[in-house]
Amino acid sequence: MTPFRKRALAMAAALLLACAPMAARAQGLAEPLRGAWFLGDCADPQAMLLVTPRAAARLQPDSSRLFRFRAMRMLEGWSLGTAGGPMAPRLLLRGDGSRLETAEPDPKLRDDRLPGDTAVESWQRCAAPPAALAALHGEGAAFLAALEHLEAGCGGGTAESCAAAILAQGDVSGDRLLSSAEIARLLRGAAWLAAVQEGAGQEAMLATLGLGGLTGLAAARLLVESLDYDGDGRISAAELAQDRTTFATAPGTAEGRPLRMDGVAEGAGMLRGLMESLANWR
Ligand SMILES: [Ca+2]
Repeated sequence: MTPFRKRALAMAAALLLACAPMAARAQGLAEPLRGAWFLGDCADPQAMLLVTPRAAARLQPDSSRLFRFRAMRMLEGWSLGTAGGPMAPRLLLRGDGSRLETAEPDPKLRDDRLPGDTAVESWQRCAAPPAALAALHGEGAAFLAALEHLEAGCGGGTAESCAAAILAQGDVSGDRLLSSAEIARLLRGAAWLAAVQEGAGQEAMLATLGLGGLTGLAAARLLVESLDYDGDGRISAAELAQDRTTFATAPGTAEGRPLRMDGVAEGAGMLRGLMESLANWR
């Protein structure tokens, strides 16, 4: 298997993992905690933290870390997010919109003893973060937020509502159609997410996104060709939903009202279809 294929498969796995049914649909982190935060000098920050309603991505020159929260609750003035996975890593957050404090407790520390003596980090907003950081992580940040909308759109509905959610998140130009450039952007976002999930540092991420950008665009063009039934060069929500029977993993969704879980599986299946096209390309 070529390195690219491996990466593409990892990407698909990350996306599927990300779309797995949530154990508990959390309320999400409060508005003032969300957005981009920086550690240290704004001109040359030591780390950046991207916070969405249900995720946090920590990005450093030498490594990265992704929390996708499955459960969230308040604890002594902190928001406590617990991520999925065997280690179920936790992150404590509190702030007022202009400052953010976070603490990552030791896995052995029980919830009822939090925060204990866990080290607290202090983050700030930066009006003008370094352009290189924005260039490297901008699309990824957008994809991280888009994914939550996809989960919401695909979680309770039909293939059509899921397709509409994909379209709403992918359509940059506002013509309610997905062009190959717009699909390539989604694929680059997925590549970014997979890299963060693997803990990639800045250099590894640059390499991944560089390759993903080139091959992703070629894959996106093929994808448009394969789904563009009316031949207008773009994909509509109807064209996207057209293939749900090919990609769907949940049986029995053609009739009646699918269960919420089925909707999630179907949504993941549709996205997996996008990813599989990429993985099978060349
Ligand atoms: Ca468009």
